[in-house]
Amino acid sequence: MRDLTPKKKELEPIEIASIDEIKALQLVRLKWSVDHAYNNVAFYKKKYDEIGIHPSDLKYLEDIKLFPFTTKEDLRKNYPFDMFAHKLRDIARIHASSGTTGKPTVVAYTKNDLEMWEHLIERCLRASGMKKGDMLHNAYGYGLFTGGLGLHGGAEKMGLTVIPVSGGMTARQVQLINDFKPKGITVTPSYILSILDEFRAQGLDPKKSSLEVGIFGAEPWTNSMRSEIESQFDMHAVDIYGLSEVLGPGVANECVESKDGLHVWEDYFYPEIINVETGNVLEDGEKGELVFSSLCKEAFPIIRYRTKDLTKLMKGTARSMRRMEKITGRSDDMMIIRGVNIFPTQIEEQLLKIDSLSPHFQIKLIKDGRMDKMIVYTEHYKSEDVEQSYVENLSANLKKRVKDIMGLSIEVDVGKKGSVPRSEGKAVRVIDER
Ligand code: DLL
Repeated sequence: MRDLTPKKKELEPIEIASIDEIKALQLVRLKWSVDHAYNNVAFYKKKYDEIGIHPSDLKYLEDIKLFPFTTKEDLRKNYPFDMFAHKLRDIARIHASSGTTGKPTVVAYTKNDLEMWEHLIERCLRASGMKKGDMLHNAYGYGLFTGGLGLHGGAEKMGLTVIPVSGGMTARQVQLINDFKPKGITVTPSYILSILDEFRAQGLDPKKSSLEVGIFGAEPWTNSMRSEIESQFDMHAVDIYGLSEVLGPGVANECVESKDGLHVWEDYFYPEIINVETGNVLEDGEKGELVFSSLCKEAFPIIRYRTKDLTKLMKGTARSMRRMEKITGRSDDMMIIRGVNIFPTQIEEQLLKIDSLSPHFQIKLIKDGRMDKMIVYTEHYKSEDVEQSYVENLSANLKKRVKDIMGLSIEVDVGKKGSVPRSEGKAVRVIDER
């Protein structure tokens, strides 16, 4: 893999500014943002008035803890447009989350917001090792999902040649990568695995592809998955994070030179980590739920939004701004099976330690009498039927690892190649049939 580290002179001064400078900027911006939300979104005004808190009570950054949280439920109640701080005629674009449970969450951007988003995506792409003039294959879905169009705008602004492929039609994805020879790919980590299979199906060596960096996000993935993707493609794999309610992709990104967690772009977002049960703010280094306040957004200011994503904050390394640890899961992804708390990423981690098992997997939760049971569906690499003992060995190996490390007895079903449903965007990791 080639060294893709950007030169120091290519970075924005704020990326390598002192902590004091960053905090001073955050305070000015946070005051503006809380004030803006209070004065222009009825939801915030009502909520703050009810508990007798006012934007002028925010004197220091830490005072943000005096303000109440905002939740997905709050956004749903204000569907579709009541969380907007601007009239519709000032809104340049609307995105929405898929809304598998209930109504979608609708978010909005003014022209200035879109420019800010482009700016942050450019920062992410540069941190990932992309440079003006490079080609980017963008396989995040285009449409109401923020991945496709979000990445697209920033990539164009940066002066990349963007291929807006979107998700799906995997054979064509491989053909285009092979023919156009992009340097970078933006896609979910689960879909790159389908693209990897397709390379092999077409008799192509993924290591020989033009790809030098993959920028993966929109769902949790482990460091073991990073090693797998990096070795299979001989390319860098970096993590990009974001959520529609706060911006879309581009809230935090790893640096290609360090790959040690994602630098949160703290000049635009104020992060906090809270205890999931009590809501108390935790210290840096302590794990809990990530909460964000936007600092500059016009159309859709968001104050203390509970993301449900679990991580911890750590001091900056390659950049001054703090890092968040790779996300292990969401508080609502946590499965409690016979008293054991477990996340799908923990299964991924163990699965990837077994060479003859493919990284594709899906978890089914069922009731077995009065007990909960977890069945992990995964596959070996062979497309033909194999000896039962081969499958049994693989399955026993994974069962033992999960039992030894997590103390949980599970069932494992190892099918032939292609038996686990493939994702074209975010993978559905858990099917709960309890
Ligand atoms: O997934 C935005 C995005 C698009 C991020 C493309 C990165 C790349 P939503 O659909 O609103 O937005 O989903 C947001 O996805 O709260 C996390 O639970 C999860 N997520 C996003 N990025 C990561 C990541 C986009 N890098 C939700 N690691 C978030 C783990 C992630 N989970």
